[in-house]
Amino acid sequence: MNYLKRAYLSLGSNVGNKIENLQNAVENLQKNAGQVVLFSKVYQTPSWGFKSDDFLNACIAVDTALQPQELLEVILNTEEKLGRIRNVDEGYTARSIDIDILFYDNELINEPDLIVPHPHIEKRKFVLKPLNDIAFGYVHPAFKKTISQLLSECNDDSVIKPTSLSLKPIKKRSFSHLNFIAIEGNIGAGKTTLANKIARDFNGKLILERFADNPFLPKFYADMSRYAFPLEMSFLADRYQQFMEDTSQLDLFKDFMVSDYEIFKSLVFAKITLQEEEFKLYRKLFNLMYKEVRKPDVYVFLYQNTERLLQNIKFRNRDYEQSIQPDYLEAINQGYIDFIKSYSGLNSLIIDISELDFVKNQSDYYYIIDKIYNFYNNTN
Ligand code: PH2
Ligand code: MG
Ligand code: MG
Repeated sequence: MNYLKRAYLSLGSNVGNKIENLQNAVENLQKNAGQVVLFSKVYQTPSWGFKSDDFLNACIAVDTALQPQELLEVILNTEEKLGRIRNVDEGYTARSIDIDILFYDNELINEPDLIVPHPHIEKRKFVLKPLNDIAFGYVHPAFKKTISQLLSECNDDSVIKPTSLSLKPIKKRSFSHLNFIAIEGNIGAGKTTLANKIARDFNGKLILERFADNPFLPKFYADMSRYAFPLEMSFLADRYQQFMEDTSQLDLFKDFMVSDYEIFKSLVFAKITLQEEEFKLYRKLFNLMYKEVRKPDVYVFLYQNTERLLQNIKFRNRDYEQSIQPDYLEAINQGYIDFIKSYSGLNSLIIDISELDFVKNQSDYYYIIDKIYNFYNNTN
C-alpha cells in the first residue's frame, strides 16, 4: 500500500544556535509530517543572495501522508514555533530556520503560495551539495536531469564546507522485545494500514491475511444464509494454513512480527453467520486447530464506530463489500467485544480510534504506538 509520498526538504539557519535549530526542525517535522528517512551532512555555507552570517544547511527526505498544502502548513507552523520572524520587505533576511519543499514525489505544483520543485534549486550550491548526499540519482521532474548532473553544471561559486555536525533521527521505539503483535478490528477499521505502517517503521515482519480470492465471499454477501458455512470453513482452512506457515519462524533480518489478523476472528465471524448447530460443529474443528497456532504477545483491537467503518468501506470500494449493512458491522463488533471479554490470557488491548486518524496525523499514530509499547511493558 503506498499512501506515502516522499518529499525532499532543504533546511537552513543562520541565527542563534544553528545546529539546534536544524535538529528541532527535524523533530517537529518527524512528529507532524512523517518519518524522516534520509539526512544529508550538515554544511557551512556563505549566505547566498544577501550579506549576512554563514548558514548551516542540510537536506532531508520525509515520507509523508500529507498533501503538499498540508505539508506546507506544517512547515510554516514549525518555522513559527522555532522563532522564525518573517519580515514584509522584499529580499532575504537572516533567519533562525528556513524549511523549503524542494520536491514532492515527482509532482509539479504551481500555486500562488507554493511552487514545487523549488524554483532556485539549480542555482544554489547550498541546496545541491547536501541534496546530492541523499538524492544524487533523483531526476528533477522539470529539467529531467539528476541532482548530481545539476550539481556539476551549477555556476554558483560559493564554498560549501562539510562540518562534523550531524542531524539525528529521533530515537525510535523498538518492538524487538515483542515477538508478535496481532492487529484486529472490524471490516474497514484500518488493520492492514496500521500493520503495514508498524512493520515498515519498526522493522517488523508483515503478515497479511490473504483472502482476496476466496470464491465464497462475493456469493456470501449476496446470500448469507446459503453460503455462510462453506465460507467460514474455507476461511478457517486458509487462515490456519497461512497462519501456521507465516508465524512459525521469524525472518532473520526482522525484529518481530505484526499481522493484520488473528486466527480467532474465524470464530467471531462464524458465531454471527452460522446457525447454532453449524456453529457447534465449526467450533469443534476450530478448537483442534487453535491449540496449534501461535498466540500473539499483544492482541490489539482497533475500535472504530460504524459510521466511519462504512465510510472506509465505501472509500476502498471493494465491490462485494458495498452491500454490508450497519447492523452486520455492529454484530461483528459486539462479537469481538464478547470474545475479548470472555477470553482471559489473550493479552488484549482495545484502542478506540473513532476520534483518530493515524494515516493523516502522525501524532495519532504515535498515540497508538505508545499504547502498544506501554501495554507490553506494563504487563510483562
Ligand atoms: N536561503 C536563502 C537565501 N540565501 N544562503 C545560504 N547559504 N543558505 C540558505 O539557506 C539561504 C541562503 C533563502 O531562503
Ligand atoms: Mg529558502
Ligand atoms: Mg522558505
